[in-house]
Amino acid sequence: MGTWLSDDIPAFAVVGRVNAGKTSTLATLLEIDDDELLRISSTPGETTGVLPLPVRYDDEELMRFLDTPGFQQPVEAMREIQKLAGQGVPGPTEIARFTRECRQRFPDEVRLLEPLMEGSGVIYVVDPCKPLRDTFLAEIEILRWTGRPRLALLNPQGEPNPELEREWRERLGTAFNLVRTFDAHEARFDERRRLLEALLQIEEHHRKHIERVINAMENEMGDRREEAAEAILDFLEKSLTLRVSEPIDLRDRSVPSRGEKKRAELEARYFKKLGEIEQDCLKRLLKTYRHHLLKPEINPDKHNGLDLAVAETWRKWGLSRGQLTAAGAAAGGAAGAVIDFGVGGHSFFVGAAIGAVVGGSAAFFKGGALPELRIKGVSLGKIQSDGQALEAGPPQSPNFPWVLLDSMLLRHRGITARAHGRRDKAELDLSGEESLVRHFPAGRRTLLQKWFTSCLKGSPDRGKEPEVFGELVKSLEEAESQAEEA
Ligand SMILES: Nc1nc2c(ncn2[C@@H]2O[C@H](COP(=O)(O)OP(=O)(O)OP(=O)(O)O)[C@@H](O)[C@H]2O)c(=O)[nH]1
Ligand SMILES: [Mg+2]
Repeated sequence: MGTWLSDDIPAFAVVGRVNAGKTSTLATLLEIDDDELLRISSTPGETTGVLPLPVRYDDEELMRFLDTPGFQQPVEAMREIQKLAGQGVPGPTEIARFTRECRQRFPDEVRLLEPLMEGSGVIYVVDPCKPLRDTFLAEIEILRWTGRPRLALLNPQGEPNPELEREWRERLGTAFNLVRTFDAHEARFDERRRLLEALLQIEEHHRKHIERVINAMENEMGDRREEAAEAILDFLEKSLTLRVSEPIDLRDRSVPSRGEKKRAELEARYFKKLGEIEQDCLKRLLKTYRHHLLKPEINPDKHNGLDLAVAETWRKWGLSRGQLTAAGAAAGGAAGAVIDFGVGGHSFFVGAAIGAVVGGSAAFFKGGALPELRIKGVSLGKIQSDGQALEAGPPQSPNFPWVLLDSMLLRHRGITARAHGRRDKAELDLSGEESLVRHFPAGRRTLLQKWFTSCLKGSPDRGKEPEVFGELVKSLEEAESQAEEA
């Protein structure tokens, strides 16, 4: 059927001016953040040939998109096509002749029009922040003459300009079957689905294939949410049950400065380990959502991901005081009392105030004051000569599990909001984000509190896991739709 199309697979060529954001649009739609696969740059004319991008599910190609080089000389090409039409109005016949006869003078225009002449649909990308000049009018005319099903996409790259956008919409409305907005740098799952639904509207002939792609995409999104919930469940369980210990000997106990040093090292190890657990979870989330450019921003040595060393974290995230008390009470006793075990039970270091130790280790972590950990003496049995060790466990604050959960829900939301067409190496920025867990229904808070408490005690309640998992899936879904509405 030609070079770019095969029988029965719907194909759409993405066309437009150089730098309009054609490749970015495809990268976001198809979730390709890899510059090796799809090159995006501010250099006009980055894409030089037609690049087929098959959409496959279960190894079956259901649809195909074609990235194309941008229009370079639309006005001249339009005149040439008019000349071919003589007195008449140009149409598909003249466009076909143009692609056969004018390759030398209009290499880019011919390349981008060829797939259309083979039968592909048209997705025309424009930046509605730019004035509607003659060159664009020429592009619109040429595309109209192709007679192919046509969707115009407004991809705003600058400050919104309602007046210009109105002009664009008016003009595009006369020459295209549909006009939609698709911001290649901001579009999320819902916008991607809407784009496919728009294609469904303009391309009746291939309805079944496009519907299958939409269904597959929806199923995939549900699967990913479940994968993410599982990663977060693991993260919480590992973090809440995390304990690190350090053998101590007689001298550690009798020389306060040695004891304090041991304790500071122990705390540093605890937070490093916690950072690693956090990073593993983030890596899983990024993989699930096919992000390669976005890096897990955590350096476990500095613990600069979730910053537990700043008061702001504890103020903004986690439950409010009242909610904590309520969740704790409903979960079977005041949260503080239930969770607060072990501190000071075995005081090895007379006079080694926890505050001083924390102050010492805080230098590892941006200099803020880290939360107080649960520190206790444990017996190592016969491993060490005198069998004693210090153990550091989770921070004492009953809000710790909730702060962890908030941080991961917010990061999940940031990841799902990140368009694959962006090529900047931005990190997930959580600084402006408000708590999500505070808006949980009371029942969910109670359930989670019960499960958290079991984890903190070192024996996660497996019986509750399915329910916890279900609530996490719901929480992820809610966070996404809130972001959608915002
Ligand atoms: N701010 C912003 N920039 C965008 C958007 N879409 C694309 N860009 C930028 O515009 C430049 C061109 O994007 P491409 O996707 O390479 O454009 P193209 O139409 O494929 O360009 P050629 O292949 O050269 O014809 C890049 O620097 C993109 O990052 C957008 O929605 N918002
Ligand atoms: Mg390109």
